Amino acid sequence: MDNKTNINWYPGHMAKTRRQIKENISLVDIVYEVIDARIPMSSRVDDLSALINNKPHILVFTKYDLCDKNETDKFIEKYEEKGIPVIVYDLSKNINPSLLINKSNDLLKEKLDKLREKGLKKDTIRALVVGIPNAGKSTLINKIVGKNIAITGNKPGVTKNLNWVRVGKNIELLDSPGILWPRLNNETEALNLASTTAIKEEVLPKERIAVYIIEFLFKYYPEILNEKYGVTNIDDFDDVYETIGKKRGFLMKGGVVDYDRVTDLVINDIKQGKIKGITFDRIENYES
Ligand SMILES: Nc1nc2c(ncn2[C@@H]2O[C@H](COP(=O)(O)OP(=O)(O)OP(=O)(O)O)[C@@H](O)[C@H]2O)c(=O)[nH]1
Ligand SMILES: [Mg+2]
Repeated sequence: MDNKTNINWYPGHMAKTRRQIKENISLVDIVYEVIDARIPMSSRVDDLSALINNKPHILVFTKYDLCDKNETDKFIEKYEEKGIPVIVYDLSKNINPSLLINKSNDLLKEKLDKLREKGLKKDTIRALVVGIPNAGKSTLINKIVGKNIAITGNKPGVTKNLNWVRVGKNIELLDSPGILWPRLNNETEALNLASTTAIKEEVLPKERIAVYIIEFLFKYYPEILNEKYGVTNIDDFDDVYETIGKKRGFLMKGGVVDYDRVTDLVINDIKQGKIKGITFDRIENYES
């Protein structure tokens, strides 16, 4: 056993998506890697370079409305330092697609100029939209197109196939189902992915996810934990669950707190974006 986690969850359809991406990559000019701004490290596609054959690549941060901008901005700086262009979007609102399209044109300028020199006119840019499940790939496409063409949903695995979507006459986008990697790198990564609904709930015990979220809030955002749940210390998780359950009135017969409802509440509050201003990844854990 290596130091990767032993969480065994890799679904067959992700292997199929990887294969299909490899098959279609030659049609693509540029790749938009969509990542959740709350997990700017855990949501990077692990071995993207193996899939995209050195195609130019832009990182598109989504869910900027939900993240801790101070922390997430440190990652943006880091990636840009490394020469990876970044675009940031809050897709809960309307967006300015030109930010992404202009950046794409900049990155492709050399290639387009060369084609022009040869007398070839290339009007349409083709972009692959790739990323982990539930990151906002299909939502990004809808926002760029300006209508709901791609199906979206707040759970992993909504998009089932590769689909081309034409945007005006100058750009075509290839939506793809979310992918992950056969072995998650470590438990924190797995828990970050589970906390932000990138992996199915059944993969990890729900209680483990809820306890992780509470521990994480206590460590980095104690004021949110207090304000949201009235919890000021986590020395004893029975007390934590009792406090939250009583505050919310999650009581069963005889006034006993319903622990399952507390677990669901914590998970759903993150999932539904009711807790804003949090970033799970930390720059001090960033390597290379
Ligand atoms: N608050 C907020 N929610 C977002 C944002 N972007 C996407 N979402 C929500 O995130 C959920 C997942 O969005 P999708 O576009 O379906 O994600 P996807 O990456 O296509 O997911 P799969 O097809 O399952 O891989 C939806 O409920 C979206 O409304 C954002 O910037 N802010
Ligand atoms: Mg999708």
